[in-house]
Amino acid sequence: MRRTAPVVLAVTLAAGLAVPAAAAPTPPAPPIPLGQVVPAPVSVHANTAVGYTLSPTSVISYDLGNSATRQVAQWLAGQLRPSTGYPLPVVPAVPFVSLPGISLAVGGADPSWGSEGYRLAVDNGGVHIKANSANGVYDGVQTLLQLLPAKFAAKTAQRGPWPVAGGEIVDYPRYAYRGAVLDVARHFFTVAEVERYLDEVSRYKINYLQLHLTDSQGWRIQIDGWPRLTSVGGSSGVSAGGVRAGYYTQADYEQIVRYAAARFITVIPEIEGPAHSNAALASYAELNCDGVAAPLFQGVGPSPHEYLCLGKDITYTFLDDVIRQVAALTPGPYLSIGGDEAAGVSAADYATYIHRVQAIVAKYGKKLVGWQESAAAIDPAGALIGLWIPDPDDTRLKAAPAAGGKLVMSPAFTAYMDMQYAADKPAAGVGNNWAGYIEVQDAYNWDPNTVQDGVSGSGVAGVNIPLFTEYVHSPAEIDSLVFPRLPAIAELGWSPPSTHDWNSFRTRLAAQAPYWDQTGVHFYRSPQIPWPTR
Ligand code: TNX
Repeated sequence: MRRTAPVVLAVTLAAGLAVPAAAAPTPPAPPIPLGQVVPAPVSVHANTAVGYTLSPTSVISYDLGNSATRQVAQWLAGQLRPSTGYPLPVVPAVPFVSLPGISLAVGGADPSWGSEGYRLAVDNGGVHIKANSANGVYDGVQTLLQLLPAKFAAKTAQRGPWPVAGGEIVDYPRYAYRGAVLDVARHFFTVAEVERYLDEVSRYKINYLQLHLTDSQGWRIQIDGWPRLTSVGGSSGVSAGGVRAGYYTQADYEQIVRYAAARFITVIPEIEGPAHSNAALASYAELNCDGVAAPLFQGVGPSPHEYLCLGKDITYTFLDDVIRQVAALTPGPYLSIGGDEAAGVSAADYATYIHRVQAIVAKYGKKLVGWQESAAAIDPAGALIGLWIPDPDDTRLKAAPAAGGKLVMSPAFTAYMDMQYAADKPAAGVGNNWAGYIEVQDAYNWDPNTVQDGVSGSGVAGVNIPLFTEYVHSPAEIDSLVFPRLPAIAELGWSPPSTHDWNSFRTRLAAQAPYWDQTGVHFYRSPQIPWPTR
């Protein structure tokens, strides 16, 4: 009997009958390849002979001398504890002792990596992130989170393992400015909705948020002494798709600024003028040239009451009050005055307005940010100028870098997230198409260094990624326009041109899908990207 058993087994296998499942435990999934990160790192040296797997005894250590790094360590622990179920204590590093786990170190990094660069090294003892500042450590931590299984972002305990591939990444940004512009004026988004947006863009190393706080359809920031700006101007919005009314109290706004700062994102408040001003004109009769309050405007495009009254002193009293208060809420260096689409006023009046407003911004200690039209009138020294329609004939724009200004590139035809991908994509009524359709490859295939004739090199501060919201009605619609295109432009802002490669990018982008599925980001499943099957 016994002697026949092997024969029986052989026959059974040959007949193709199932082997009992218990006989073959499924091997754990291999770690995510070290370079599978968006934006692409400067250099990646994988070493498959080593690697680290988080365990119940892993610790997160930080430099005792650097409280900002301890905050990053605590933030990281908060990300990983619910899903791993591990305690992951946050502890000060012990000199000359290598604790098992994730170490976050400031100092001793290569100065050429700058304040945002980092090195991430993974060996059998752990994950070691080193940078010149807490900001660089945070960037390294964001890279690490992309190297962990996407279920790290789950709010409840998941089954491991939690491997990180071995090797070394060295990384730093191409441009110092990598911004997102969010229009909360056309459709309002709450503090919690903006915070979630900050979380999602921070994953791609965005470091500025330009918050478009005022426009013709809505005024979104409380200003002491001018209560009707918010009680009237804040009650409005674009009616298409349903008005999303509301405003931020100054405490709300400070909360957004704080939340952003914890993610190393600097908020730039934007107060529009001299155009885009109907909401203010509806709020206060005295701001109108004829002394009659304009009606609220809930349409799209320029309103019949688009311009502040440039000849009245009260206009500048008003702007002084607003800019003083907004500057006081702004720890960052910049304040945007808009300045776009003012063709309805004379060039001389426009220049007078811009000069006066720039002086107010300077008086309250801020540097000016303006859309490209403002280049005709501003003193460019220290200013950031937002390019949205490249113009080879604009001599003032081209002269700005020599006068100390820098351009931030957001060419509408490739960078405006409110443009649809294709007709009715992501959905009918969501997004716009005045600058054409922008598929993921279009968003990826341009170079900030060559987009504006005559402006390159140090004249380019970086990229901005605008989402105007005339046709964006919910956080889910924000998601579907911004993801997956924002990561494409974030990569143009961060990664060296030598890494620019569509096939590499689309593979790395596809690998973001499990994370977006995990966190409920309603990304658009572009047919250009080889998404994994769900
Ligand atoms: C142009 S960007 C505008 C915005 C609109 C946007 C719509 C800019 C400087 N002006 O007011 O919302 O197009 O895509």
